Amino acid sequence: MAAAAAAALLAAVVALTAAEAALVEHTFVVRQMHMQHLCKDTLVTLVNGQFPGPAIEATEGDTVVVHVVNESPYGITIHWHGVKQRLNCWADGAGMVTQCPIQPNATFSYGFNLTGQEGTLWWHSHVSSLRATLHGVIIIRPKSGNYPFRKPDMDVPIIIGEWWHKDLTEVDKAYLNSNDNDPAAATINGKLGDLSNCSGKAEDSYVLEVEPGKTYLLRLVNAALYSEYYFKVAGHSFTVVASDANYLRPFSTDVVAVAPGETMDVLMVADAPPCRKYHMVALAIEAPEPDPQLPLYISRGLVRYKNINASVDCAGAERGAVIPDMPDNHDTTTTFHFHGNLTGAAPEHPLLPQVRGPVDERLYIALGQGSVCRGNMTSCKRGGSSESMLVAYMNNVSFHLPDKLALLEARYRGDASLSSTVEELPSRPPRPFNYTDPALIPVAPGGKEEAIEPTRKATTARRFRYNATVEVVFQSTAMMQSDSNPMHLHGHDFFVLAQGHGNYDAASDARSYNLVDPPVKNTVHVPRLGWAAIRFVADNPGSWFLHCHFEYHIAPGMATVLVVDNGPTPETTLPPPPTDLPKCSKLQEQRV
Ligand SMILES: *[C@@H]1O[C@H](CO)[C@@H](O)[C@H](O)[C@H]1NC(C)=O
Ligand SMILES: *[C@@H]1O[C@H](CO)[C@@H](O)[C@H](O)[C@H]1NC(C)=O
Ligand SMILES: *[C@@H]1O[C@H](CO)[C@@H](O)[C@H](O)[C@H]1NC(C)=O
Ligand SMILES: *[C@@H]1O[C@H](CO)[C@@H](O)[C@H](O)[C@H]1NC(C)=O
Ligand SMILES: *[C@@H]1O[C@H](CO)[C@@H](O)[C@H](O)[C@H]1NC(C)=O
Ligand SMILES: *[C@@H]1O[C@H](CO)[C@@H](O)[C@H](O)[C@H]1NC(C)=O
Ligand SMILES: *[C@@H]1O[C@H](CO)[C@@H](O)[C@H](O)[C@H]1NC(C)=O
Ligand SMILES: *[C@@H]1O[C@H](CO)[C@@H](O)[C@H](O)[C@H]1NC(C)=O
Ligand SMILES: *[C@@H]1O[C@H](CO)[C@@H](O)[C@H](O)[C@H]1NC(C)=O
Ligand SMILES: [Cu+2]
Repeated sequence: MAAAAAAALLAAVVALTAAEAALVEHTFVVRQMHMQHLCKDTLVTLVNGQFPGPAIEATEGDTVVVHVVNESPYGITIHWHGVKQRLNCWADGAGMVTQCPIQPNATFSYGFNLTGQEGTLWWHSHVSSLRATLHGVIIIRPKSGNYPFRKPDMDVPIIIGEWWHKDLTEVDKAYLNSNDNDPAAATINGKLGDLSNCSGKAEDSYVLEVEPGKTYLLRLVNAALYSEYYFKVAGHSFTVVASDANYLRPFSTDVVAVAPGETMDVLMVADAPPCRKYHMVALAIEAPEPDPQLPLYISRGLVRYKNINASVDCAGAERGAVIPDMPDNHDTTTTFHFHGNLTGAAPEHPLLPQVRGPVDERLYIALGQGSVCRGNMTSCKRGGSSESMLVAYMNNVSFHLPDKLALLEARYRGDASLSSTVEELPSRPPRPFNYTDPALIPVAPGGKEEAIEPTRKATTARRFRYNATVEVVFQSTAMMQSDSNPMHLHGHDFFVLAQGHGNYDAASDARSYNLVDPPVKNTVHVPRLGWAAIRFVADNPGSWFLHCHFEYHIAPGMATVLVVDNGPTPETTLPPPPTDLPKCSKLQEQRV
């Protein structure tokens, strides 16, 4: 069945060659493997034995076909993060939203086009926490070969991730018991770096060899489950040119902030004294106390010069590598300003859309944590009591994935048994409170948060008519933590109109909107104790996941589904599913 579908796709692609769109074809074999880090042997799930997984390199307009062969014991889906999937929601790979997982020993072929997008995206599995080791970069180069900036001499993917000792399928479940649930170390391109060691034996570092005077396009991806990161290279500065496969108005900085789910394309010229070596550092950002504190996560790599001009005498050069001066790990201001400095390259660049008004639908979504009672209890102690269980929410509802049928299938087939249980996501918080009051952060009996802590679980969705203009204001709250929230929408890019600290105030804050050249993104960094406003056109029919990209927020329910209706014509209607779309079975990985 899978082979037949692939053959059909291949045939379709052959017909395309006249239009010069290429076929980029990969086979992803998902398999468990042992890896050793920090003196421990860990069983991990990988694609083709690689960590990070294989890169997909393509040109704008290409068709990508990936045959996923699941030889792991888990149900798997692969999500193509940021690929717009126009009229192709079936290939989005969001587990239990667009499809049931690919069962062990089964195969499924994903096919999609990379049309109208240039820059860096990535892929990752989208069932439970397995994405910590199942991910890779997607590089989309311009068809003309022309970039709206100096053409780089070389592409360098920089994937920031984490190494876990824990069985990743247990990670999501452990949120229910607030067990020790932290990563073991940070990684750059799969290497833990020389700051991590056990018994004095340092871990390998990622090493980038550069040639004097050349320009490198660093394609940064934050694939971590847990943290935003700062990234620096000692002795070098960056020009930020794109994010989430959309061009930006270039700006210079020596520090990049990248949140989970985001990509940042930055140019780096190798213009430092070539005889020395330079550390690159990825440092995890975290909210200060009274938020619970994690260990410091930091991964270090190295930039080394090669092909140094023979007339340069390196004899007297210092041998130690230069160390960059990093922001503090509790500094949440630098990331706020970094994201505030992003503007779109519109209206100059033809691939970028123009902002559209008027707004048809408005949502104000409060993001925070709450609790539900364990077992069958209808009332229970809160404030950190073991009678209640911590969950995360949007507008006071903790999202719950279905387990028998994917939401898109249920909707397509008119399955009332599932569809009738789906509730509408409230347009605003049902009971307003002082969202960013820091007194709500500590979780303790009698704490200020206790009174507004009770929440509930449900499967929520929000439906839009085709072509509606939608504005969403996300409000980060201080409810039982004060993290930022990297919010990711599937199937659509959006404009980031503004961000701010404190509680959003429509009357005054709407005046700060950038309606001229806002950045176009698929993941918005909603600042800690602040808000961000986005706008998009709901023009891609389907069921699209909208969620925080921190695992400890998405797994316990900071998510919902945006349903976009079909338009009036066949060209605006979602085609039927592939005949071999995986069926659900008892074996699938269940989410909490
Ligand atoms: C998958 O196939 C292998 C080899 O044929 C077999 O040992 C294993 O039990 C199968 N797993 C499942 C879940 O069917
Ligand atoms: C990819 O693009 C081609 C040409 O526009 C189209 O025929 C095909 O249906 C598209 N495939 C998908 C999966 O969208
Ligand atoms: C190993 O790690 C410890 C703790 O981070 C550090 O104090 C020590 O210097 C490291 N040793 C080596 C050889 O890197
Ligand atoms: C090496 O340096 C000399 C003197 O600065 C310069 O003339 C020459 O072009 C350089 N060669 C290369 C390969 O960069
Ligand atoms: C841009 O970055 C600079 C330097 O960090 C900062 O002072 C400025 O406020 C930022 N701009 C915005 C709009 O956030
Ligand atoms: C909830 O109550 C039902 C019926 O009384 C019982 O069968 C079930 O085991 C209870 N569940 C839990 C988690 O206590
Ligand atoms: C919300 O909380 C902040 C911080 O405690 C406080 O400064 C502010 O006055 C509060 N706002 C309202 C409307 O109560
Ligand atoms: C949240 O929902 C719960 C359960 O439905 C309700 O008891 C509580 O009052 C709500 N709280 C807020 C702040 O909306
Ligand atoms: C979509 O909406 C815009 C603005 O309201 C309108 O100009 C356009 O004609 C609509 N397009 C379709 C296909 O309905
Ligand atoms: Cu979040």
